[in-house]
Amino acid sequence: MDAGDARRILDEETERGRARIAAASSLEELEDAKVAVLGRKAPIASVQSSLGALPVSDKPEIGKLANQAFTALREALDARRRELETVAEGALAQADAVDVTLPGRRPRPGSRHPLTLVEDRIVDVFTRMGYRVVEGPEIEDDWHNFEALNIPADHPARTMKDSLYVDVPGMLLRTETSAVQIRTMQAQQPPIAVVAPGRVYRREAVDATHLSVFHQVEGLAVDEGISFADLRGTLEAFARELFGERVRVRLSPDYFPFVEPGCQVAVSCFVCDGAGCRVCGNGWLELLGAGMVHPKVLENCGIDPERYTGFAFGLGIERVAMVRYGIGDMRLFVEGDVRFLEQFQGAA
Ligand code: 2NL
Repeated sequence: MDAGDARRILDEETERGRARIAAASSLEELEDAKVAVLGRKAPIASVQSSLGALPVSDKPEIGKLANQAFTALREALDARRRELETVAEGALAQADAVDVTLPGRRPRPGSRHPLTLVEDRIVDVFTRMGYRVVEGPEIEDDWHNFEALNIPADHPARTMKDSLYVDVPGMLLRTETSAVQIRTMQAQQPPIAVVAPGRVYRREAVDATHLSVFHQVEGLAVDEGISFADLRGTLEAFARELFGERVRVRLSPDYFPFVEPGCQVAVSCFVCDGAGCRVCGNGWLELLGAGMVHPKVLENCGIDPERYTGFAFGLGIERVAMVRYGIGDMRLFVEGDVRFLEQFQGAA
């Protein structure tokens, strides 16, 4: 190679290289072009390696031309890379673009569960009468769940048939929320006025009227001079708040080990006003159990039954919700079917 060859190669290869770089349409193609144009096997590189063999008088000129060719091509590469990077960023931005003119996705509003609606309503009536809300553990010990409530060891409620036991001796899933009131009486002397809402557990075969997990509100009032008349008046006030001014309350004798006397509480049907209909059958809705707290129960909790008396009541939230909303199958409360639940949007 003489100086003329070198000038020609540098000229031609600079032009070819520029064309190749300009033709690259992606960053990957540009990387290939860089190897072809400036790599060790590129024709321009052969000029540089032949430089040593040229006459001394030609070396400075050819060396300078070779450097200019390299610089020109490097600049062309950098310029094209910046162009292609801008294009790539633009494409990414386009893929990520949000069309702010599209209509939004409307969120489906949730609603409170019918059992929550009923529980809140019941609790609200009692808190307005001065009752305090108390809560307690769902895993209870034998004493708080049974013994303190005057439920003897041979009572059917104590056997495996009705209760769900956990793998710790003497512990079970609470069968009613009474244990919370027992704990309240142990913790403080009268006057006491509390409601205990919560989840309770029974060993049941699940069907339209039985669940093994359900909900209760129990209430308890203990003070000097509390009478059965106070129980009746309280339950009448409660029934009127829940079902309207016209509702009547009927008490009939019943037995619970933790009260004496005990009674079953029915309210006149809010649909037919007591005449008898599809909701109630005979005009009455049996909603609660109640009674005067058994002296032994007071004594078990460290309250003097000679000085104090009290009344207590318990009701099933599922039962009240079924009556109130005309629900025929308890399983609907736990199945989570949106078609059922969305019917309570805006309900009270
Ligand atoms: C029912 C019956 C009732 C009570 C619950 C109670 C609680 C204490 C002391 C005395 Cl700490 N009694 N609770 C009393 C009578 C009936 O519930 O059929 N509930 C659905």
